[in-house]
Amino acid sequence: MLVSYGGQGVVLLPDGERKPCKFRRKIGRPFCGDQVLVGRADDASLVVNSILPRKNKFVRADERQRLHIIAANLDQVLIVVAARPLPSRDLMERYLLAVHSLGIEPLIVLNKTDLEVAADETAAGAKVLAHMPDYEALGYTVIRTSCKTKPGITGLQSVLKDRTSILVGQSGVGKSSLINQLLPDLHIQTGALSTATGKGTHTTTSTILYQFTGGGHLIDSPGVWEYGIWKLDNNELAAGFIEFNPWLGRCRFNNCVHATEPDCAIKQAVTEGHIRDWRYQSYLRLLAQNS
Ligand SMILES: Nc1nc2c(ncn2[C@@H]2O[C@H](COP(=O)(O)OP(=O)(O)O)[C@@H](O)[C@H]2O)c(=O)[nH]1
Ligand SMILES: [Mg+2]
Ligand SMILES: [Zn+2]
Repeated sequence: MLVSYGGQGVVLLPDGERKPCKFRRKIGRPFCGDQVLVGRADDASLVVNSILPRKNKFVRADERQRLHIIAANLDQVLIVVAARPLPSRDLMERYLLAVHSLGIEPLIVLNKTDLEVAADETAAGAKVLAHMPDYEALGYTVIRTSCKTKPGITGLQSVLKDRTSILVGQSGVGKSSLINQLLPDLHIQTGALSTATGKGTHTTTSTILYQFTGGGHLIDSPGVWEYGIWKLDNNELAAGFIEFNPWLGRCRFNNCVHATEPDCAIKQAVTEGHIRDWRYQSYLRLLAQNS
């Protein structure tokens, strides 16, 4: 599925054609990124007869903390941050936790590398950028890009190849600009979608799957996670701090939340320098918001 509206959408057929299709209500709703089997209705139009099993589901939360599926079958989520607007404190940790809890791989994109971090910017946001080497040490891939001078775009292209990816991040960090750089035929693809739906596709509001000519897909979902993610429970929290992993289950209390408890293996690992203190402090702040 390239796009999915209420009762209909656009499918990409094996021959590369984009065709409008309707959904049979009883099969449930297919989402962008879903693999589907289509057939012909009585009037010869296309109908989705079944949705193939999903590898994963990418979700967002609404104001009331209800989760909504926006895409399926992703390989990776690209978390985009920049020197302008600077990320708020713990935003990167929230994004990383959310991606981990969905069972999808996160990649970090530091865009606008042509900009200097202004001296008057808040210390917390600037620190997020300064922590990039730490994220790399944790095993996360960090790709540095600039839409103005173009370094890094080719590096980004290579990690996107043959995979299905989505861009998330605050408004203004350069997601649309990156999509423009990455998809030279963007207007051709949106044009073909408009033809298929018979109306303008709303690139500003719809979740759309684009194709790379060399293989791979990029999903654009405007506004996704711009204002934050959903609340995670304490277990998801500790599990999402990947470097905590070797120490989990070694605390004196098996319901230890690694805050004020005695004989806590996580705190011990922080003291011994196995876990970075700034990550632990971020964990404690997120934990405090759960209670
Ligand atoms: N200096 C600089 N500006 C950029 C870069 N990428 C995007 N911008 C600018 O940042 C602004 C927001 O970009 P946009 O792509 O709309 O961000 P989005 O809200 O994440 O989609 C625009 O004025 C872009 O021209 C970059 O790499 N360097
Ligand atoms: Mg945008
Ligand atoms: Zn503990």
